[in-house]
Amino acid sequence: MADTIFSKIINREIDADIVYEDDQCLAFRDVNPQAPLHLLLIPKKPIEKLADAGADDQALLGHLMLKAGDIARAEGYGEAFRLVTNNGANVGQSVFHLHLHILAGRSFEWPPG
Ligand code: DGP
Repeated sequence: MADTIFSKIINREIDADIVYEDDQCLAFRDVNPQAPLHLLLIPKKPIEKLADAGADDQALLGHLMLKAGDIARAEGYGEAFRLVTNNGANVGQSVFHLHLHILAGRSFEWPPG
């Protein structure tokens, strides 16, 4: 997988406002926030998108989901937040390193646009 801006954030080659890190994942504030809380939660393992994750990644994906809840709670939005992952350019993916958007702090429409 080619290097992305997110691998540069993991490697501290570019700055980001990091709110959580462990050995498997990193969460930081989106540079272009779409809600009062807009974080990106990424695995340190370079996986381009969700569809590229395999059976070996089952525990990692579970870890990301549980951490998303923990991080939303720590940010004060544990009861109402939205998780989004854009899988592919046609649905809006622009950075090809798997990431969960954690969004909260306003109302959201359904279905999403
Ligand atoms: P997506 O379109 O789903 O691939 O989301 C990519 C997100 O990444 C988008 O909301 C903007 C954010 N982003 C892009 N470049 C940077 C960066 O250099 N720093 C941070 N913090 N966020 C970035």
